[in-house]
Amino acid sequence: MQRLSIAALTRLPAHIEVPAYDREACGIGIVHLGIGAFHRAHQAVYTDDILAAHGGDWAIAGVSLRGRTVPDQLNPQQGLYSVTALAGSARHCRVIGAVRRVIFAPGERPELLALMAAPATRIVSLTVTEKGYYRDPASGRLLTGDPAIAADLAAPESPATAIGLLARALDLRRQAGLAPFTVLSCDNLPDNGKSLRRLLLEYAGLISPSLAGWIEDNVAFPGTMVDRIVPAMTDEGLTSVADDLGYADAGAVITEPFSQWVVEDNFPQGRPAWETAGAMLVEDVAPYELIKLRLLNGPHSAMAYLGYLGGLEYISDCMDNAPMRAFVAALMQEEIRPTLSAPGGFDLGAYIDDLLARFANPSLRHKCWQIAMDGSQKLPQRLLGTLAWRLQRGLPIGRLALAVAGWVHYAAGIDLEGNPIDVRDPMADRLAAGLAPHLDEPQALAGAALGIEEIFTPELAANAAFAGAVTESLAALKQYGALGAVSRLAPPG
Ligand code: CS2
Repeated sequence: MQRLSIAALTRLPAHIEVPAYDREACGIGIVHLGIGAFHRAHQAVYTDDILAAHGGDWAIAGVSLRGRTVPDQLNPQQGLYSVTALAGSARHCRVIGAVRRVIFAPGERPELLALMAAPATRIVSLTVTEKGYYRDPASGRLLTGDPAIAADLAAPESPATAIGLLARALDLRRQAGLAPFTVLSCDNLPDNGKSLRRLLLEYAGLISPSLAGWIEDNVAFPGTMVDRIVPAMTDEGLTSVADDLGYADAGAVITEPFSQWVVEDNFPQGRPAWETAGAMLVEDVAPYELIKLRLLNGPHSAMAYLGYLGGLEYISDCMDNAPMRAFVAALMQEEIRPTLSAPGGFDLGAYIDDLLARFANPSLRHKCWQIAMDGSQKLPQRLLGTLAWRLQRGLPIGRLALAVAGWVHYAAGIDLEGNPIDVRDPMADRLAAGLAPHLDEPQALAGAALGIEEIFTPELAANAAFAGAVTESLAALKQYGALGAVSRLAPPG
């Protein structure tokens, strides 16, 4: 089967939407670090809408920081790929033209830095996942001892990490007397703009205090809340898209119809008019981000660990399991919602109902195992902030503690039947070594887990009510199984 390409655009079936604008007329204005499925189904779609509606020099050069997979998927297709939104039997497919090319950073570093330093580049955005920031999850500080950051610090002119690339490219602009680009984090980090600013300043301070000062004074780091569920692509998904297009699309993504983007409006060098494509440009993104991290990603992680341990493969399976659904709904309504204050016009009750419906989407096939990845980087902003809020007020934390216990057991690398788990986490080895020896003693296991200072703040680690609740939850997991423990905390339906 032929690959999707510019030549194919006029031959696609009529129900497929195609970029109906002059791609060549739109110059590159955005360099995007980490061009995975999420960026392709989210920010690139908003930008494609803008290019179609208004044109402008806002095309995207995507960057793959480590692997050749995405360059090999997209470059032979001139950057074109399709986004298919699925809900039940409804299917909508659209080809996106916003991405012009994909750069393989390890093999094309000088070209990449030149592009980032080019006057036309006004935004450098990122979706590098939590671990791509080399941030200590508990303290928010840069992991200067991590080998990847240490290597960039030792040779800052040839960086490999996102932080190193940003610092080097900004330095090149400074030396050339150019204005900086705006740095736009689109990851699920707490306060993502501010977090990235802090990390970059820490890094720059170690290589050049004057660069750090220049960044501090000149570079904008708007915060964002990004939301669209985009499961990892499967062979089955690729086949279904090829059937639909009549062409093979190696870069295809499958997602849900829902998409939300809230962006802090702070772009001194200009930006695409994303608000005309449905994004919300606001003064303060923090409340939206907190709501999303706590109400969507928190329950996502809870389902990932408890669902996996309970033998449920997909998030939609969790929603089909009555006790699990009731548990998750109560977790959201009773334990998470009271910790949030919604901006004017934002209806938290409706938001929760919509989330439950999105989780239930049977076409998405979003694996618990996929969401379970990198838990050490995700737990604080998803669950621990909520827990700390409730503990300070002496409020019940039973369901949150069970979710944390699910993570502890999962992170030990052995499931409730004694089978090994394929744990993907930058701390996987340490977690297994520290936790697995205590799997038969809930109290020691809870103690070993809460003692991991990269994840648990000293206050949380020292909280007896928290330690007690996690211990009890670990015992319940062993005694009743994951779904049994969940049922005990699910309100009767
Ligand atoms: C998920 C997120 O994989 C995960 O950890 O919780 O990727 C989630 O699907 C997105 O944040 C939804 O916007």
